[in-house]
Amino acid sequence: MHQVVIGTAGHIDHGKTALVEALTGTNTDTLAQEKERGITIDIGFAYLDDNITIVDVPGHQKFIRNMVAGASTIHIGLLIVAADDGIMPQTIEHLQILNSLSIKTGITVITKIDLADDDWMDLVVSDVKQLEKNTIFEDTPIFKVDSRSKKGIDELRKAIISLSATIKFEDKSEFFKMHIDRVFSKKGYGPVVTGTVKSGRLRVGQSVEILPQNLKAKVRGIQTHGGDVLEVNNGFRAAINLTKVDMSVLKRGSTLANPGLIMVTDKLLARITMSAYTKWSLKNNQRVRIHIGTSEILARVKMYQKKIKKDESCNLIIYLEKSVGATINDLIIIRSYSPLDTIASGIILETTFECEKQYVENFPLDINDRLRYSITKNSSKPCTVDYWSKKYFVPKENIEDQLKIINARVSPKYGLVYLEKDLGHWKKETLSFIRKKSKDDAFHNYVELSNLMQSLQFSEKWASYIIEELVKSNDVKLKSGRIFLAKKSSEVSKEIKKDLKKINDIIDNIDSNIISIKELILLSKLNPKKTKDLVFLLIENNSLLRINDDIIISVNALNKMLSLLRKYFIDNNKMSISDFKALSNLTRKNAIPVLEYFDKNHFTIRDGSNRIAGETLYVE
Ligand SMILES: Nc1nc2c(ncn2[C@@H]2O[C@H](COP(=O)(O)OP(=O)(O)OP(=O)(O)O)[C@@H](O)[C@H]2O)c(=O)[nH]1
Ligand SMILES: [Mg+2]
Repeated sequence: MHQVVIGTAGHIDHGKTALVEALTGTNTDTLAQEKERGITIDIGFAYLDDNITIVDVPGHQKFIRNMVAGASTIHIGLLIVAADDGIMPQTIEHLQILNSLSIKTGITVITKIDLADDDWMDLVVSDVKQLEKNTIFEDTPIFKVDSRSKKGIDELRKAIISLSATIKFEDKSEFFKMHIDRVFSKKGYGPVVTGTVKSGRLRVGQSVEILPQNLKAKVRGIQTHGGDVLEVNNGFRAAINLTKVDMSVLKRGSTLANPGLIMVTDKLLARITMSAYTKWSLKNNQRVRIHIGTSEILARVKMYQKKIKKDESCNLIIYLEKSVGATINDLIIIRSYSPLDTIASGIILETTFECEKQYVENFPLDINDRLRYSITKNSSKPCTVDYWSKKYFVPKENIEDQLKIINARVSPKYGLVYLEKDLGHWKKETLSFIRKKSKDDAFHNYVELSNLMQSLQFSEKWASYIIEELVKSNDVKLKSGRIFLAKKSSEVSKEIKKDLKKINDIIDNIDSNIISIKELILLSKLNPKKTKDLVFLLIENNSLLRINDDIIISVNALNKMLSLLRKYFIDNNKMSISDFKALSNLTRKNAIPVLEYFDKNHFTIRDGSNRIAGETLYVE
């Protein structure tokens, strides 16, 4: 059986607390000050039955922050209007707040019917119906009660119970989230936090994270409706006994969640709509109060227009003065800093984003367009399905369905989510990058993966995937980790051809066709960088071979030496350095590095001061 949380709303003294008491027998005004002043200051809780909780909120304008904290945890709103008073400012303000939160439906209750005659009451009902147009209360039932004599209370209780049974919780998310609305310490148990489970489930023994403090704690016990349970689900009221956490860090407004799921941020991208009743206009850089879950945080808004007025909407950035653990799609209420007034409401579109005009203003509200937009914006470093599921705080199956709707693909090897058009774009960019590199640098007709990643800001997996795709389509070839265009873009220029010949001639004409780069630079009279690049090109074309960092040899000369070695080892077991010098005609200065090269490539094996034949010597 699921649980449902009902919340009162309405102007001060309109009989909210009296109604809750008439319905449940519980007086929720428990604070001494509340009793003394006869007004509600903070939220109070009462049970209608085993599955229904009623949250009573204060009506006084000064305590609206508490009202919003209470309203943020409820599923059904009870809008309470006193028959003698009719609609008053907080009737409107509370209705606006309930209408902006994720509350599913509501019931209107006209209280104090003993204090008004029928004609007057008809007027009040008609005003209320008018006010409720285009809100979640439109076409919902209106009940009339006298809480003192309990007239109409039984009918109302029955209606609440049957409406509660119709509330569905579709969220099957495993991700647990709860905004803390109360904190207290229980003797012998330690800290207890309470709230309404917003998503997922929590079990005794699990670890939880407290945000924005980023602290971990363990769940020692859970109670719901006053009884011990092992698990609470989405929609449940929960009192969670925590261990391994200091009581002083726990506060209303903090969020409890599975560890590592929710990001802490002090910057939000939101879509907001100004209230239809506000006289305020919201200006760029204005200081406001932001309500998210049960928290109220001071903030400044950054918008790319001067101001917005009643009923208008826009995307803006919210710079919070304190961090918050928030997720995409969390709803927010914006209130003016002073004097206090509810002026707008909205939805969080992103918690990680670029603070750039076009990026912010073009961020779509539609959930599918939004996912498409975010995937494209992230397309040089695509993420996994898991990432998007956590980011949108929905189960993996939900995000997979959504990805299907927007035609997104998932790469088989790395599980990266991308759109076909973005892959096409990046393949094109990659090819033109390689082409440009080859053109700019006549000696290097390839790029390294790291170079590609750095220049196009690719993640390693994405760069690898793009290259694999380009290899498949025969656009590029991969050789020892280097990426070449499959069709060489251009032949080397005449000038380079001339210089290459010069280098070849020098090497052909020296003894044993072996030379150090330094000597080659001296002899060629070319600039050192160019000489090195020419050597590189000749190595790439298999006409030269690098013995070590300094010495190069013609491939033909090396092959000749290897065939001499093969013959030598037919008749001999061992070869000394002098034997090799005699055999190859090399000076000692060159003979040693060549032998070391042979050792390294297993053509020979070092045996003290001698060499014996290595395993690759006879492999041609
Ligand atoms: N005659 C009459 N008086 C009522 C009725 N309901 C509430 N009252 C009285 O109205 C006064 C205010 O009632 P509360 O229930 O405290 O009002 P509230 O809406 O909770 O006020 P706040 O929490 O401060 O916003 C109390 O003196 C109640 O006894 C009713 O149906 N009939
Ligand atoms: Mg009250």
